[in-house]
Amino acid sequence: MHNTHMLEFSKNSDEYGNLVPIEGRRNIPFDIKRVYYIYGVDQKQRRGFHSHNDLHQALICVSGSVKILVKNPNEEEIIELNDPSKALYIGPKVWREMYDFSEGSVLLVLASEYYTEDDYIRDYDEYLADAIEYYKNI
Ligand code: T46
Repeated sequence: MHNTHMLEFSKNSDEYGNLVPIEGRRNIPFDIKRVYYIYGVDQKQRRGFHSHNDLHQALICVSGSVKILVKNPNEEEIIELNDPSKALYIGPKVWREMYDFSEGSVLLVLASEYYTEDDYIRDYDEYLADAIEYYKNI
C-alpha cells in the first residue's frame, strides 16, 4: 500500500534475551526527532482517526499486540503488530486507526518531526478531499 510498509529489524539474540537496535536513516527511512508510546489502552478503545501531511512514523508493538487499520482513497489494510522486531512504517497522507490493544500492550512510535497539531488531518471528509487529489498524481 502506498506510503505504508513493514520494516523488519535484525535482532541480537542470545541466552540473555533479545536486543533490537534502531538507527535513523539506517534501518528506518528517516531521522528520528521524536519518540512516544501508547499504553494502558482499554481493549474496546479505538484511537487514531487521522492522517498526517508530512510526518513519517514507525510503529512498533514492543509488548502485546495491536491492530492498525491503514487506508487511502483506493486501498485499505489491517495489520496486526505483535513482534517487537517489526515496525509498520506509515508516511504522509495515510488514514490510520489503532484498536484491539491487548492487555498490557505498549505501542512505541518513532517520528520524523517534533509534535505539531498543524500536521494532522482529523476530519475524514477533509482527508478524503485532500487525498483524492494527492493520489491522482502518483
Ligand atoms: C499517530 C498515532 C499512531 C502530544 O502532546 N505530543 C505528541 O507527540 C503526541 C503524539 C500527542 N500529543 C498529545 C495530543 C493529544 O492531546 O497527546 C494527545 C493524544 O494524541 P492523539 O489523540 O493524537 O493520539 P492517537 O493515539 O490518536 O495518535 C497518535 C499520534 O498522535 C499520531 O501521530 O500517528 O498515534
